Amino acid sequence: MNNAAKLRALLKRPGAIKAVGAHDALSARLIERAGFDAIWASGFAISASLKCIPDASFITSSEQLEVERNIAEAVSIPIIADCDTGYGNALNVMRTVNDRERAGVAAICIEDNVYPKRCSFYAGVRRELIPIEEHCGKIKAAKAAQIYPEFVVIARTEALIAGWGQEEALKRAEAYAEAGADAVLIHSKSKKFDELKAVYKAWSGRVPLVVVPTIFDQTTAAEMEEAGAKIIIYANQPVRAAIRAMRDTLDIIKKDTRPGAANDRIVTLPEVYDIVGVPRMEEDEKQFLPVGGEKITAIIAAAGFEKQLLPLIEDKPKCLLDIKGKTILERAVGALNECNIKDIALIRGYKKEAIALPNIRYYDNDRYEDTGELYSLFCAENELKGRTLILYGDIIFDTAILEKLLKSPADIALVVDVAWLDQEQRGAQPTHLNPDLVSLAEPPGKSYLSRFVIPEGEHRIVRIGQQLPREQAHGEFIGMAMFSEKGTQAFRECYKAAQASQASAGFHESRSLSKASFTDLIQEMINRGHTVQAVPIFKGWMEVDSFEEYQKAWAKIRQ
Ligand code: SPV
Ligand code: MG
Repeated sequence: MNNAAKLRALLKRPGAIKAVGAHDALSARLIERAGFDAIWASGFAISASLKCIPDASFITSSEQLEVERNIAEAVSIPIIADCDTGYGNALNVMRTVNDRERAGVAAICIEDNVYPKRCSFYAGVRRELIPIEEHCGKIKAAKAAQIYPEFVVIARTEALIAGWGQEEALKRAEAYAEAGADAVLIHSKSKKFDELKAVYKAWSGRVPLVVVPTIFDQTTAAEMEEAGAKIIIYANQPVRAAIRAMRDTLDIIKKDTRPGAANDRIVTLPEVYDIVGVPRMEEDEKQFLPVGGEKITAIIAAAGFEKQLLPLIEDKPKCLLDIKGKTILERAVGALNECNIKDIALIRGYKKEAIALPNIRYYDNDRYEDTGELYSLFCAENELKGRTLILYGDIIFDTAILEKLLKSPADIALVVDVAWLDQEQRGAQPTHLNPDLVSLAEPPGKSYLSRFVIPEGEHRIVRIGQQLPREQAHGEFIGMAMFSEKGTQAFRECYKAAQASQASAGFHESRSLSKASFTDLIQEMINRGHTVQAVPIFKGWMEVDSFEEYQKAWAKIRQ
């Protein structure tokens, strides 16, 4: 149903239509949410809010139209456009009508003031009205121009405002209805509704009446409806409310200097999010913007050889261990693809010829026996450019973990399993032989629940490594990390700096830089002042680094 048809439907409904003056899309959305029937795109309010200028034909047709378009996008209830004098003569009125129809507006209201008009209530302004015939000509032109049959043309007379008397007001109203107006607005600036009531009494009733109780503001809707009004327009109360609210808030902040001093006078940020449609955007995001949509390169480190896994890995690297019909590597690539990460590089070493999955760029670390993870990663140095995901080749994980990591805004983010602490507290056998332990700046809560339901926010890592004293550890790094472009650059720079300053000395927990692990460089970055964030998780992953682990993976993974 087009916007005009909606207004026609309301006109057929019993009772008065209650419209409220909007000055922008936000105020219109609030009016709709408050349950009013229609929007009045007020010339007075738009002049005030858009340009902070008087309501005196200073605002142009196109400036006003732009606001009406914004309003039409923000609400679905009918919009009545206050088009002053129609922005010119009858021909200008025709274009005004078509512009409004295209903007998705239901109706226009044009008044019989001489152009340039002055707001009906400005004191000391000499008022002149155009001849009746001329305004009738504008009404006829408007009706002739409209494309949608439902489009509503409201004729407004300022005869009472100009002091031309009730008789003239009635005469004009009847003439405009005769000329084809769909409704008539007889404007009044009397403090009492009585003046209008008298005119309404004599009204022929050929078209509905529109009332604007700006000055006779103590009149109830029931009284106006009873007297014969079909559309009641509360023309400017929202803009006046906004001015008062803004001014009071500004006074408070100016005096107190803490923005929070005004908290009881302002809405919360989530309320703003709700009004402007953030929940809807989030829904759309889930549906149409899969995480990882932004270009990310995944680098899988799969060069190593672990003799405790022999003979399982006699003829293939660990990442090719099959678990229920899929290798660990196929599972990892599947999860990456599910998150829309198609740009994948892999560093091979032990039994490199066995790895030949398509659509992956391969790098080889032929010195895998006497070098560490870090050396392997830098075999793919060319890949360390933009946003980068680093993944150990021997972990099996829920895709949800990867999704959570991808949502992290941090420049350097490492996935940390905080369930480790529970195992530790229970005195259970450690799951992994040499876990990469992590110590956080703010330890997670002591209770099981506070780790299971992990609070949002920052979780800065202060120490990482296998030699971290267990009593200082809060979780286990799972072998999955993400770097923003800036983070990746810092990662490279730290490595280069370490290379430059290294002689034969050890590097954190390793005997040398060439034997260093990924976590050694992370510790180096922390020491150099980089912020490394943990993305805490609670289980949902496995690392296969023993025969028992391999058996467990078979038992646990469903398919
Ligand atoms: C407006 O809102 O611009 C109007 C109604 O024309 S009033 O200001 O009450 O005249
Ligand atoms: Mg106006």
